[in-house]
Amino acid sequence: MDKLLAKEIYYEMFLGRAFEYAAKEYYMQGNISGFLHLDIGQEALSVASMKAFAKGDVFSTYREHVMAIARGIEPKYVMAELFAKADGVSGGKGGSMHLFDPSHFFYGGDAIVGGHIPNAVGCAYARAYQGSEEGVMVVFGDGATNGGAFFESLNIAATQKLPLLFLCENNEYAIGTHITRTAPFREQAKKAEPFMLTMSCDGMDAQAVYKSVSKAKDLIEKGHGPVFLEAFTCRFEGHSMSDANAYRSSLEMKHCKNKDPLPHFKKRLQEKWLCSEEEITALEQKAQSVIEEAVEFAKNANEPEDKALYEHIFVEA
Ligand SMILES: Cc1ncc(C[n+]2csc(CCOP(=O)(O)OP(=O)(O)O)c2C)c(N)n1
Ligand SMILES: [Mg+2]
Repeated sequence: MDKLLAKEIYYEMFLGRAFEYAAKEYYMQGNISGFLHLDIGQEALSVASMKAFAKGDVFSTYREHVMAIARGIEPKYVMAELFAKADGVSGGKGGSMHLFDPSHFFYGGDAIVGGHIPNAVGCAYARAYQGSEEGVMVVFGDGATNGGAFFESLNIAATQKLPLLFLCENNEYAIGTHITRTAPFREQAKKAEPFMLTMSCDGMDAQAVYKSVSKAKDLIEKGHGPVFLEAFTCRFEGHSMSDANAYRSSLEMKHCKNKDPLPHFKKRLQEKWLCSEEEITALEQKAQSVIEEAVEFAKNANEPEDKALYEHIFVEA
């Protein structure tokens, strides 16, 4: 990773966090309704995985605002979607959990836990059939690995040797349920071991994520077959805005926040890539103003027209 990329990753992590805090604020003010799952704490994983998988198709979970932005979708279109406006990335009809933009090869956002994994298998099958050089990445939580669709997907991806990267964000929780109550082990990669090569990395370290995703991408695209990469991470907020996070002790949260990816990566920017304090402050200020503009854009954007209710339901024959 060179200095330019390192600065870009820090900028996007900062941008992502500023976006999430703004989303939280406007949710509390009533501008955003429905479910809202914040990615605060997990930005290293969301940003660095998208940078390493810049080309190729991506399917993700409902905790996807930061991934969508790191994918290249402008924050103002993501914020407008949260505000349910017509200028939103999904026309205001998807909301927080259904950010969708084929022009950025980003296919959600899915409210059904694990429901998007078979879709990614189908996409990887299509890409292999078409002779595409690019692989497919599917991002999901530790909780999703308990579903039948996950195991069926592992099976078919391995049997067909598909160019598919399974990226598991292991934050040890499925809503308020700790992983030790739903799985016999903490490492969910063990579930994939009989089917494919498995790898793991520190999901709080953007450099480690970038390196592991790049390596896995290379493998799947060189005909190795699917790869399962598990990244250990930590979410700092409740599961969604309707979760007060009361099931985690202050000691557990302190331990979690000690691993905060932003200050750690900032320190590395200064020590390894010799970034000055001024350079870093300029990045942070730019990110902050982009988010302020995104909020203004979302506030002033148009509501969808009534006829939008009947659009995007059937494919035009
Ligand atoms: C099929 C299905 N079952 C249950 C739910 C309710 N639900 C929403 S999020 C969630 C937890 C998922 O946890 P995980 O996959 O670890 O993702 P995280 O929220 O930690 O990112 C559950 C059970 C759902 N949306 N879909
Ligand atoms: Mg989880």
